[in-house]
Formats: sequence, structure tokens, C-alpha cells
Amino acid sequence: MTTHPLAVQAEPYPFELWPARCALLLIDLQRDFMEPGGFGEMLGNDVSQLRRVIAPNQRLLAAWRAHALTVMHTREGHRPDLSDLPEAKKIRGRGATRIGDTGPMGRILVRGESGHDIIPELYPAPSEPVIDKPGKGAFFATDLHAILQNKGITQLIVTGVTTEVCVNTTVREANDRGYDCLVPEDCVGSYFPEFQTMGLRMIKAQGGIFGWVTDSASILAALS
Ligand code: C5J
Repeated sequence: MTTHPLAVQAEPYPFELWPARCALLLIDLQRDFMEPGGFGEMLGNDVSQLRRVIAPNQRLLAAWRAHALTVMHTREGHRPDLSDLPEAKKIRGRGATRIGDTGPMGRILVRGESGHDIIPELYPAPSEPVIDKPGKGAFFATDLHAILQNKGITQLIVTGVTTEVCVNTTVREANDRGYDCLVPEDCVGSYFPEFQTMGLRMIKAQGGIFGWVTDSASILAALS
């Protein structure tokens, strides 16, 4: 597509975007985290903090699709028999409702349940790989790295929820595997405003220790 990188305004310094080598990776935009009436809200979280990422993600997704670039999605969840759920994860939090129990949109974080699926606004196209991950990081116990390598991908634009948990963990995992990660701040969300701020600051600290932070408008401007 391009013989030179596109400069994207970013922190701590401009990101050199090679579109054909850059996958848009949308993390865990699942109904149970995002929708009113889902498990996230049932736990007392304000889902509007996450829903504000929908529109900017739609714009980025539309651009990536229009340019026929690589798009991938992840979902956090477990097998119906919970055989891939560590006991430590299951009992963490001591909550009354746990992974595998029945929630408002089916069994919580169980593959195949409606709450586990991706929100309709950002639903994967049939050609876009969906990575089902049992952990917080998208590289742990998945074939994400193999698929990215086979596609010649060296850069990731990481979006989704939540900023401080699955987005941050995935960016760190990707960084250790040699990927350059760019995170658009309006496309990632946290239930907790202070974690949103700190989760982004951690990525771009110390000269970009885990990657770069930008916004969707800067990416779209570079691509246009
Ligand atoms: C994600 C979580 N996706 N917070 N999960 O961040 O448990």
C-alpha cells in the first residue's frame, strides 16, 4: 500500500505506521462488559464509561475494513465445562456470582453464551479472526501470535476494554514479542477514570516503555 511509513501524532513521539503490517486488535468488546443489564453492570459498574469507546472504534474499524487491512477480535471466556478455568481465577474476588454461574445474559464468561459475544455495533466480519482467550492477555494460551506472524504483522493498534486489565496486559505481552503497539485513548475504556488515566500513562512512560498513545482522529488523519 505505502512504500514509506505514515506518521501518526502520538506520545511519547510520532508513531511510524505501516498499514499493511499493522493489525487492528479489538479486545473483549463483549456484551457482558459493555451492555446495560450485563454482568459488568450487575456488579455495580457504570457501563457508560465503556460505551463511549463504541463510536470511535466503529470509525477505526470502518477505515481498516475500507483499506482491506488486518482486523482481529478477542473475547475473554472459558469452555462450558470450565476445564480451562484456573481455580485461582474462579475464586478471586470472593463474589457471590462467579465465572460459569448464570448471569443476566447466560453463564458468565462462558463461550457460546450471549453475554460472552461481541456487541453488535462492533461485530466481527466473517473474515476477521476471533481469538477466544482464557486469560487477560490475548497471547496467553491462544494462537494469536502464530496468526499475526503468518500475516506478516509487526505492529498492533490495540483497542477495547478494559484499559488497565486486558488491554494493558495484551500490550505488554505484544511488546515482549517484538510488536510495536499504538493505543488510541478514545478507543479504550475502563469503569474507573483513574485507571484509564494511569493505564495509558504506563504504556507511554519512559520513552514508550510498552508503546505509544494517540487518538483515533490522529490515526484516521494519517491514513486518509
Ligand atoms: C477485561 C476484565 N477484558 N477486566 N477483563 O479487561 O476482567
